[in-house]
Amino acid sequence: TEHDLIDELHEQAAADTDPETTPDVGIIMGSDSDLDVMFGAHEALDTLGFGEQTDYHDAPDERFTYETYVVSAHRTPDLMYAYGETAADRGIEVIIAGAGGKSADLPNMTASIAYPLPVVGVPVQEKSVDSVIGMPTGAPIVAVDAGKSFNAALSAVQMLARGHAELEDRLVEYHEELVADVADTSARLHD
Ligand code: RP5
Repeated sequence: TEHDLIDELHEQAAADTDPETTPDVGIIMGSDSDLDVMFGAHEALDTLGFGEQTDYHDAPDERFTYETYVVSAHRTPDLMYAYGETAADRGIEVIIAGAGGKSADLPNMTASIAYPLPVVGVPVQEKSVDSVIGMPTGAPIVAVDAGKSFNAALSAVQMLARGHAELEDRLVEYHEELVADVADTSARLHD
């Protein structure tokens, strides 16, 4: 139930877990109907060598990992609050939050609850953009354009990389591959 999940989050936050074994990035979304769009974040993190952590207590082999939760600001506000409130103590360093519709409140509310942990917001559709980015002065959120969850994950890793040089290398390597792909395509067009 929602309350079991909330209790679990609080227990994990209270436990003295080795930070190397807890997820580094938390991906949350308002509905399972957001999964297709938010899959771009998984794709980017997989590309950068992150592992998907499905069990908080059982870290995969990868040094950096992410977890995924469906949390609705309107259907399960208590769970949203618990997730945001416990994220830092659970070892999460950055949250990627996606929501759709015109009341896409999960990213902006989570940004306020989890502050000062950074939240990268993903408006799942074009009509969700204003709702995600419209924050009052003093309550920041970083956001990407509609549907760009891949970029949200890259931004999240950029933030993480400030404290982990190894991630900086992976970001540079990814960019070099991107550059090589563009160059290859251009070269092929001129063959
Ligand atoms: C938002 O409402 C969710 O993020 C989702 O994008 C949208 C519709 O949700 P469903 O009705 O498909 O569950 O809060």
